[in-house]
Amino acid sequence: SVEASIPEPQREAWLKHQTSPFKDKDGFEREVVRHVETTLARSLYNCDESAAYAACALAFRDRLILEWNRTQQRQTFADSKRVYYLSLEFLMGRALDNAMLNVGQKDLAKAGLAELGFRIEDVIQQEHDAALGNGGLGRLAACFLDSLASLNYPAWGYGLRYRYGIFKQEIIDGYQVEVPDYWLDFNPWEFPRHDVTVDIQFYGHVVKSTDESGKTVCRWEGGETVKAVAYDVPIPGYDTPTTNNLRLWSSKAASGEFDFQKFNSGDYESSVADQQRAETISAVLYPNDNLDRGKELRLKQQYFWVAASLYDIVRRFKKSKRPWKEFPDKVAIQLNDTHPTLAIVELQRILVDLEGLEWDEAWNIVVNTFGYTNHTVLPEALEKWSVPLIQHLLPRHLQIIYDVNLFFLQSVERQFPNNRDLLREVSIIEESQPKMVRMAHLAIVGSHKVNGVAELHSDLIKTTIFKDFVEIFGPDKFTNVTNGITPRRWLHQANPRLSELIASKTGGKGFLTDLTLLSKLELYVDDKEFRKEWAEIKYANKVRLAKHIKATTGVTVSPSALFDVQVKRIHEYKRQQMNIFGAIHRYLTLKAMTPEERQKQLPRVSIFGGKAAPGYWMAKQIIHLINNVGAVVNNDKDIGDLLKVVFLEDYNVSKAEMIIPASDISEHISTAGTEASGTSNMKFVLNGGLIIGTCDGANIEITREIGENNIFLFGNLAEDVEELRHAHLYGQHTIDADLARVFDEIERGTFGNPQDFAGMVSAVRDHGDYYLVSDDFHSYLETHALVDEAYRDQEQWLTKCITSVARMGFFSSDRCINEYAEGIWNIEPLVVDRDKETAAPK
Ligand code: T68
Repeated sequence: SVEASIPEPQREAWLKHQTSPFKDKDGFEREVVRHVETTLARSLYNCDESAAYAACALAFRDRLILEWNRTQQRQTFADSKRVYYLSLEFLMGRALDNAMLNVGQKDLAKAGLAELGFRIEDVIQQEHDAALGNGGLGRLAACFLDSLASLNYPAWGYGLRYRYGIFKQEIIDGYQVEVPDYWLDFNPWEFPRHDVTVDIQFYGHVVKSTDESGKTVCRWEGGETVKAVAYDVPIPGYDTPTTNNLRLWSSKAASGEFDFQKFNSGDYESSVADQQRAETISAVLYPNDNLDRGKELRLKQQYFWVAASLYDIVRRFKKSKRPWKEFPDKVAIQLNDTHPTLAIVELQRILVDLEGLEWDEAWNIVVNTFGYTNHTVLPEALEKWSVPLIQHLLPRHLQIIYDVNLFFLQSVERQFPNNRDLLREVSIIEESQPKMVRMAHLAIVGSHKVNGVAELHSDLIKTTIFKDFVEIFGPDKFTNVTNGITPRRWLHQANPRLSELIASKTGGKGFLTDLTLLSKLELYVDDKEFRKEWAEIKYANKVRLAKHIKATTGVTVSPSALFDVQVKRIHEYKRQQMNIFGAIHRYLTLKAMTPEERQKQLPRVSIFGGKAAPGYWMAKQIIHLINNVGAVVNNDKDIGDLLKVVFLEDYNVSKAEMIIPASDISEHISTAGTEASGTSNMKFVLNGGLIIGTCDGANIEITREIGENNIFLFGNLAEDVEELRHAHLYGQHTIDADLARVFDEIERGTFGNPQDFAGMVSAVRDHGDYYLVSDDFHSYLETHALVDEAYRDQEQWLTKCITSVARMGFFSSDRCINEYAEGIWNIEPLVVDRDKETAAPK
């Protein structure tokens, strides 16, 4: 048992004094007061909300850490296979609310805080979001951690501890302004492990020699060293003691602080500069989503993080004294996109150069260890690194990449002789000037499974960008795992009243761990009382959002209007430009009506939110136009409540938790074939909102689950995109009258200086309309007319919403993680026997 690891003579004393977590309201209050007085060194007489948050967070942190310790011991003793999820991004959001709910102590904390004079909602709001990610990819990683812990899988996340997360967005005069997000001032959720460090090497050169047996050995020497320091974040599962670990690496100068020798010899500046250069590696998250910019510092981040993580994983494995060939029986590593692909090369280097394994034996272990998830088909997002850059930074890794490529191409040549085109297409090295390493090709060759994130997307990668690899490796290597979301955060936490109502009809909270139980709701679609309560909850959520809109933008919106929401990163492929063109069209249509006609129209609020990458000029133009349209429409007396257009500043996880439950309809309108999956579409439907969308990503599977009567689909299909693009460039490209009318109005200066929006207009009208806005605009407007019509029939609408929620069981990230566990990782849950506190496989 776990206890046996304490030496006999001391065991009794240790066990006698073991810390036990608070059990009741009184115990919780005692912990809060203790933390205010001692940890925070504050007087009880001037404890404000931020101190109350800090103390409450510390009280829960203590709880988590006890379970975290036990979980790690349990997993080590059981010697179970672990999965390591390597992601450059973890978009965690706030931790306190989640921790309270997952350990089942929120009610107790609410009562305790009330006795101490605080409202729990206000205390929760004090927390700064942990925003170490851009968008869907980073949030998916966070949902996966929640599911892994909730399902009792032995799993660790590995990432970077950025000092600055995604920037804070301010809107000034209609423009996005970026402000640094320094989030570490007070972060009770991380534990620095100054004793867990790894030295990471960069630059230098390779020395070749021959050992006694005549074998060539390579050693990587020289260069510079940076220290990686571990910071651990406990990840509590829902309704289980399992508390997994997220390990984030922070960079420091290898000498610790600064080089004293240099310092003492008077070279202050360079000693401080070395220190700063080292710390720069983990300083800031790159703010691009779906774009690869090939910057040296980004490659440094990737290698720093991957090398530290692998060192850690290998160190843990080596403690077990097992033979190397058993490595894949104990370790599964999942690559969240190509960002950690160097891990494949690094493991091969460790096994061959440091552990002395033969190349083939090592490579077999490598391939059986890794799985690769692709999140995009957009060409500008596919990672490539220049050969000279890798040569400079990681000389030994470049050699290994060339050898991997050589052996791979040789095997392709044997399988498909005399096919030079094929070799060129699949090569890991692109023969360009300069040569480039194609990271996706390396990830495919070095993994045993490759998956896409929704059915359409997984089919697309098999038939387009990775087509040749399917020929080479066979179809079984390529698979689909449709994304999911955690119902704990995205229903229970974000929409507590709806969660409670659902619990009352589905036999308790079981749906939170088995989301298919939502299907029981279909029995109540006609239940008057139930429907009434459902509608009241939606209305209350809209009131809450309306207050936020008023407070942050000054615009008054009516909660009885239809709330039409598009919140996500701003990108041309996601087509926020089409949405705002649609809003302009609606405005012009309303303006052209007589007051009598206007009376009959349905009031709407068009709500936008999302960040543009700081260097993405077109995305910034889109934000600017949205704000300028708002300024005109919202102040037009003819229009009144019939149309409001608002842009919500600084969209992030905690704002999503408020916005999503308040939506009537949300927009998921990417050009068909461009959005790999989308995950907010799932969150909106789960919260009783309908969606308007294209046949893209997970929208297709959502339609299959909830029924096509419950979704507003429009637009061209993925299979038509290529032909349409071709026609724009080489045939005639006509802009329909409605869209032309919108462009005219922009060019007349109705929404500010037309020059500011000339790029957006001409991209569609004059430069090939790559994202097919003109092709889909008509059907988009028609479908919005259907939305209006449907919303007028509130009873029907409500039926659609309830039915949809009842059919959303499939989209839990628990289902998704179970698919990875079985189909890719081959890992089992480690269930906990509370009484014996020993581990037994399920
Ligand atoms: C998203 N990708 C997909 N990328 O766009 C979305 N990219 O369809 C999908 O649902 C989601 O992944 C989860 O699978 C991203 O969010 C990035 O953020 C990103 C970051 C760095 C570099 C490239």
